[in-house]
Amino acid sequence: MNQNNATEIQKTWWKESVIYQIYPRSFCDSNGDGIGDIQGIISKLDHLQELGVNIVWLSPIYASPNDDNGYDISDYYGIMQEFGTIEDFDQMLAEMKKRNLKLMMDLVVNHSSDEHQWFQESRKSKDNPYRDFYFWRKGENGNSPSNWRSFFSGSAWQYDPTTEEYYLHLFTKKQPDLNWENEKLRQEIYKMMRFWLDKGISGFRMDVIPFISKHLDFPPAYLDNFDKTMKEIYANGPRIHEFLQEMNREVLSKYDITTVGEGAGISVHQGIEYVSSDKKELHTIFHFDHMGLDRNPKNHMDGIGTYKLSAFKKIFTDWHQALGSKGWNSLFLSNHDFPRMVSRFGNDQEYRIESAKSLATVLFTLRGTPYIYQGDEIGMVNYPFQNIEDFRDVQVLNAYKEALEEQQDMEKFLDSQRRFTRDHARTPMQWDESENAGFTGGKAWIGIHPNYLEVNVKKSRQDRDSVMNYYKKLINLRKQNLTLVYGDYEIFYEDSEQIYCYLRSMNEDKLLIINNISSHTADFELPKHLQESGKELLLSNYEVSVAQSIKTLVLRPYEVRIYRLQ
Ligand code: TEU
Ligand code: CA
Repeated sequence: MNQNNATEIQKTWWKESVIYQIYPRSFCDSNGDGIGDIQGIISKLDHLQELGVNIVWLSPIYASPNDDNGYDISDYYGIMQEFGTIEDFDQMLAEMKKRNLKLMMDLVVNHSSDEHQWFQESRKSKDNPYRDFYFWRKGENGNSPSNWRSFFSGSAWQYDPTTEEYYLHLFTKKQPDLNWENEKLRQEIYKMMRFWLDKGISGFRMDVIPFISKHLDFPPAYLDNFDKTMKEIYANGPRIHEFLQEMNREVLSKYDITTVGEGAGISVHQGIEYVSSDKKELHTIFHFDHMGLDRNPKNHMDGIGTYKLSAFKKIFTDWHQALGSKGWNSLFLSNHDFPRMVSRFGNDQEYRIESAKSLATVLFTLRGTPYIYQGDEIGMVNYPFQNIEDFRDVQVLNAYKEALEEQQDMEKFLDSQRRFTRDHARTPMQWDESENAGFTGGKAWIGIHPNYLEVNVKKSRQDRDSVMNYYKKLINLRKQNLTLVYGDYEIFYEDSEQIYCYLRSMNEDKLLIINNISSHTADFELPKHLQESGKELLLSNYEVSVAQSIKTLVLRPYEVRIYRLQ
């Protein structure tokens, strides 16, 4: 199990960094229109500096008609009107630099908006110079060209009367897929990437990047299994590695930056092909194996809502091994596409604070680069969505229309949305106890969690034992102990459904993480070959007597401890 390769890993800044994701629409509103914006972000940079993060990943801020909150870009060089101007952007970047914060932008190039000029041209005629920037196909006897389905309900093909052909859109019909087979398109994208890099940004998070190379025969999708379709049909197409290597050669390799690919559809065996240091493609990917644990693979918007800790641990262990010393992992338990991590993997009722800390410890003590999603650092939880009017996400709204048409059981439908909607992650950041949680002076674009009087940044700052102060300690601990970054990983009690225990070691340094990820007390026994003499307690989320023996322990719910062993 133990991979003795810590010393072979090449050390570099992006492996030692902590990344904070901002969803700009919901972070901070500076002008009272209810929508977060760039000036709002600038006003909160001190919070990020105080936390100790190094890199900010901004979800898209480019010009967009907002069919999918900015993941539908109409001008890659412009800023979304609601968010501000390019001058605001430059100011933000300068303010970040002052605080030693690097900026990572979202790169959404599997698709554009249908309002992008390229698409406007493309749809005009079959011989338009931009026709081939997208996928246009004739229908088959009045049907769409293949049975592919969109992530956001319905067919992935949209008929366009002007030229009597269909175009492909894996997401909404306002997000047509770009055709990477076209050399000119690729060069346009590289040019655009250089524009932002030359401004001084430090990297890209690449949206659904495994989808950019398509199987041009559009083979039949498995209609009863979305997960399989994603892995085998939509992702990892024939030219994917060629495209990424070209992008790396022409753009990425010329700058001292970092990259993370959104790895939807990449299996544990394929990950290394994208991130191996020999391959010169990406630095890291987000894999989604743990994000599927509570879902129904046939329908990614439904599921069971619970998960097995043994399966969770196995995923992290397998990825650690698969990436070895040549790859690098990214560690995340939530982002803007999923419910809140405390509600999903912890206990958002009686152990909200304890479980927020226990889960955060997983993020900061495994090998990889940790990501904090906005609000997780104060232990934000799922929002009590009730009626369809409460939701904003196009994924829910489209699925709702479809469910109505299909005369589905609407209460059952809503119940599943209430648990799994992406909107849980998108309710506004809770800054203080003032009206609207300090997010806006106006009316927020989406509901604000009613618990904001209790759960907010201001209160967290004042409370010594808050989730936020624990995050600060974790970030600091990781900075002080490179063993947590690069160290080898040895897991104990793999089959336990309560305890996640592992040793991180590098040279002579040994750090033991004992984590009860459950709502019940758990009996723990120190693994036989480990010595407790000379142990040093580095961090815990309950009061612990330093002298206490750890040969056997009864761990309290979500109790976590980090020890240095001799
Ligand atoms: O997400 C891609 C993706 O795989 C998601 O559709 C995911 O499966 C889903 O959200 C889970 O419910 C990226 C972005 O992160 C997402 O916000 C965008 O909507 C999507 O791409 C299209 O750009
Ligand atoms: Ca605003």
